[in-house]
Amino acid sequence: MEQKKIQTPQAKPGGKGPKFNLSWIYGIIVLILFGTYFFGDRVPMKEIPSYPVFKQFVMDGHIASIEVFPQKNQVEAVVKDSMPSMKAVFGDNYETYAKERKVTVKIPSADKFEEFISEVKFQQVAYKESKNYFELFLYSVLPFLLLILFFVFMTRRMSGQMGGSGGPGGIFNVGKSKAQLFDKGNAANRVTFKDVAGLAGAKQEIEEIVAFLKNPGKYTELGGKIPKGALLVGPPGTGKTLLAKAVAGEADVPFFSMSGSDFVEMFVGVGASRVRDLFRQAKEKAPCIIFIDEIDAVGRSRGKNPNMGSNDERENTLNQLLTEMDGFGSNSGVIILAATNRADILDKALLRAGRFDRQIHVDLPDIHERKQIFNVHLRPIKINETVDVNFLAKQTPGFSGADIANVCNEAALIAARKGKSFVEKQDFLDAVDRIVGGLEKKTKIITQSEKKSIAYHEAGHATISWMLEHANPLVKVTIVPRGEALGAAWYLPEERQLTVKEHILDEMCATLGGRAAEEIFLNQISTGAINDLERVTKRAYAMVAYFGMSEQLPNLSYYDSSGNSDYGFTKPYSEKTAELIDAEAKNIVAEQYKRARKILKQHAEGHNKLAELLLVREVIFAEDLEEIFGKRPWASRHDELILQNGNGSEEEDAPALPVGEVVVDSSAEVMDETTTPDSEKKTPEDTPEKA
Ligand code: NHX
Ligand code: ZN
Repeated sequence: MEQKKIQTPQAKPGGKGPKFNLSWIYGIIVLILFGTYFFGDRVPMKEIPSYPVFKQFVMDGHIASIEVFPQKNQVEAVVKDSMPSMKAVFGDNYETYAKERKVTVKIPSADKFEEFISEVKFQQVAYKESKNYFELFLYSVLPFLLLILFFVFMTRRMSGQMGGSGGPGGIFNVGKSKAQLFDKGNAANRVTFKDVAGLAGAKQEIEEIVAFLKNPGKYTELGGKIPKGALLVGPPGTGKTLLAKAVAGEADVPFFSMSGSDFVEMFVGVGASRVRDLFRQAKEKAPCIIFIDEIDAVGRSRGKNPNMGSNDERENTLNQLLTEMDGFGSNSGVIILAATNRADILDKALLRAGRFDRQIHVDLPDIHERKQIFNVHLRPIKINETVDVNFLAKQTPGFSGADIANVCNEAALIAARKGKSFVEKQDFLDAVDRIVGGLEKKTKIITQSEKKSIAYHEAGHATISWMLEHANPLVKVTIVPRGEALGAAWYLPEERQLTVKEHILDEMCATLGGRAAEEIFLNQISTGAINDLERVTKRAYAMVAYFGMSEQLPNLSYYDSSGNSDYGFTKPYSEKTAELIDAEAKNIVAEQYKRARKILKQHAEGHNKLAELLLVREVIFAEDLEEIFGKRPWASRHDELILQNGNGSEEEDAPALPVGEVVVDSSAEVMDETTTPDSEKKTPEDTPEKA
């Protein structure tokens, strides 16, 4: 795609051509300095070391004329053009000074000298300002020169930071929009809907926008107005930018791309002027699309609380944006797309009809969409027959398009590191593990007793999740340090649309199983459970305060999806309710912990066997658990899938998501603790602290 930076007039073309080189300026300045110093003032002049001697010369009548420089307390004099005078003043080598016959001397003060002059009644005296060129230069030209130099320096530095010379940076371009223009032309790099895998629903909605751009008459003839903007809402990495680009590609119109944070600058008023500039440029190019990424940077709802988090500059920018969106006629052919991952925090004025009145939700891909996305990203990668796209799609629940791209790239790198000529299935599995769990840290020094603690902890998770029907299906357990964790139980979460209470409770129980196992079998508990406990606590509070799932506070939800609660820091419930919430959350956790202990005691033998095996093998898979505990009496959705596809054997080394990291519970996506209403708001889940 042809990619131009806008406002090239000010920018230097490509950084080439006759370049303004800084060292040249330095050179010139140094030359000027030396020049004035040596040549401006250097007529051969004899310095008379003592003032009385000079006075004597005057009194003896050797001096023809005198120039006084009161500021410097200095005097310059011309000696009489006669041999005796010359010899008296200059001594034997008077020939050196013969041309100008000048002497100079320091005087105590101008007043004293004047006194002396009038005493001896000397006539040829002139008073002069300092005529030292060097000082003159120093006082008048140099400051300006330095200033200019500073400016030049700053500009160059700024444009350097903005990615090379010729970029739109620099302080002279401060009020210009930094939008990038992707123009039509170069059809080879054009993004079209074919390049967007998955996102079927969003694509359908956005196709309408393409229709508006291509054929506005069809809609306006019947009296309808073309919408001005659409908001793409969805989690990071789901392809909002790609979708916007595809709209431009399909409609074959210019595409201005800009990030919301580009409006924000340290100078006051810059954001607003950038918005103006952007719209001016867009109107010139209409029909076209303006895409503002991460619009929450400017579009956050304006604070009602004036002293808290209010940001005048940002608000001015937002106001300008609102005005501009109102300003251009709806038929001018400029459509604004904006992306955000949180529509709820945006200012309500932005979402009003006539502005971003349509919201297009871009969700995480489901298993079929992941398959399509994999197919796109696998295109450039050399794979062999072990790689099965269906399998990969199944192993990556909760991954976004960007994550999948990352998996493919990482897999290729892993295979290359191993010196393979093809990327194999195992490389993809390793890549998934790496992205989910972080880097493997085999070199971490772990003592035998620590290792035992880790093994017993992880075996606790494994045992309980094996025994509970609604817990996430376990794939493997490892005691190899990875990322921040020393060990992990890896699950393959079901992609539920709805989570029932039993699921939450069983998962909490399994999560508490680690700590419980440490307590029961090792008689000591460790700080390592911090991550487990944090998640359990948050879930418990969410159950009570958001999902209305407790006995004391049934069917009450203090979740605020509107995001514009007036009660900034105050809770929407009384202190009594707060205490109840605390008590209920505590109850739920305590109950599940008790349950975990009970299950572990029941299956102590199996658990210990598992832990010992884990100590030896370091990695244990689901069928090892099956050997110890026997088959699970219920088929998980996961098993169902395997049965359906008839490739159960492939699951052996399936990677999955470790307890703790990506928990990909799409079910609770809407109101999970992972998507808390507002980060600034104090919610019950904010209470637990890190130890
Ligand atoms: C430490 N790490 O911080 C050491 C290095 C109880 C055997 N001194 O519960 O590794 O103690 O079931 C994401 C995921 C911190 C973020 C896990 C942040 C773990 C992990 C603390 C196993 N597995 N704890 C677990 C663990 C630790 C921690 C995390 C995280 C342990 C436990 C970490
Ligand atoms: Zn744990």
